[in-house]
Amino acid sequence: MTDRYQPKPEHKFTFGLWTVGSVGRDPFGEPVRSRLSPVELVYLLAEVGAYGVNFHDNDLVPIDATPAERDRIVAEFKKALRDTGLVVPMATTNLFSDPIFKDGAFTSNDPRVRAYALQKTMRAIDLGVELGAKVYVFWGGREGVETDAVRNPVDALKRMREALNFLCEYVIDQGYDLKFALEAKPNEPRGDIYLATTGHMLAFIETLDHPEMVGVNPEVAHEHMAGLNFLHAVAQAWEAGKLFHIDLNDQAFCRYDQDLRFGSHNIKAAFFLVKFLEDVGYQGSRHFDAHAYRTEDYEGVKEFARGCMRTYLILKEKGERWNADPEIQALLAEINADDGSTDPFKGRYTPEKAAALKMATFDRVALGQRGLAYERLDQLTIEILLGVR
Ligand code: GCO
Ligand code: MN
Ligand code: MN
Repeated sequence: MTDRYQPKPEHKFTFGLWTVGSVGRDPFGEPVRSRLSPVELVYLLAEVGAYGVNFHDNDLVPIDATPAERDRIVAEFKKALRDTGLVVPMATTNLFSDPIFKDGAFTSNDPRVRAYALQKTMRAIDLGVELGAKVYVFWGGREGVETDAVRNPVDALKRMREALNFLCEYVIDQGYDLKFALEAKPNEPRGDIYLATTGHMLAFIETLDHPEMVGVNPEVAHEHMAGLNFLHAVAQAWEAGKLFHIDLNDQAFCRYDQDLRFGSHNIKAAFFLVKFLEDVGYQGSRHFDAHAYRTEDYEGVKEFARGCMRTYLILKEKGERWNADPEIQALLAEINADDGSTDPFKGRYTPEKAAALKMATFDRVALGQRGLAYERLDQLTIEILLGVR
């Protein structure tokens, strides 16, 4: 029997080494799983049916590795990729774990820390490109504060801009085929992180020297931590031509950073997200940036990874069902009906249109009294999700 929800390369499901490789440490407890090597994690991801694997520089090469160690590790990793067929669509830099980054990397007050962060990122870009990455993610986990006494936030923005401009030029100079994707998060690990949401990032990108090279990597959990509608952030990024990557997971609103299995918490939000990505024809990776529960062993980690992909594919099928549902389509047609009476006022402004519109009459009371049947539409959505339609 063929499984309709079997992941295939065309679905572009990817995981970070740090996701399935999480040993389950949290602020209150020690690791619960033994560490697997990057090569072992590649085989684990291949076993569950992933298409690709992404990494931070130090997920693969330890921060204090010698050049010879680096070359050996990279060679072993490349062999595992060849053996399994997995690809590396995205790479990133760890600018948050080492104590040197305790007060930020690109936004640190110490110019030596800022210079080291640039050096580390250039080397990590070289590593990512060597392994095939086409997207490079910037998540500034430590780029923030516990107290605004330490830095003017305007200086933080200027430093961030300077760093990204420098690195864009570096990529151009090397002739790399690489785009940047900025990932916002409102807090954790810092009390407040600069450029807190995808919307902040989209505005900031337009101030860079090479805005065409830079897009966003929105993450479900990060917008939910801020109490925001993730789909709306994704839609704005898409409409701006900036949806270069996406981090899928799940998260209860306004809680600590949970990184739950995709679709495990807010199933309706996950449904409209998947439907959106599929309907618009998003071509990038579907990257799961999540962790298995701390209760799990590696069988549970595989279950977690399979679950992320399976739920995505189930929701994709539900979206197709929603699009094909005659009652839903009839309701949508009614909602969007247009009797043509406002045609003379549509489109770009002209003085004539404005004058005509100012003179037009509307039956305000009748328009206000009209029932919109959104209750029915939403109930039909729920019935599709609950499997009775
Ligand atoms: C987090 C972030 C990270 C980034 C990763 C890639 O909340 O810790 O989501 O997992 O996505 O560092 O840049
Ligand atoms: Mn996250
Ligand atoms: Mn992320």
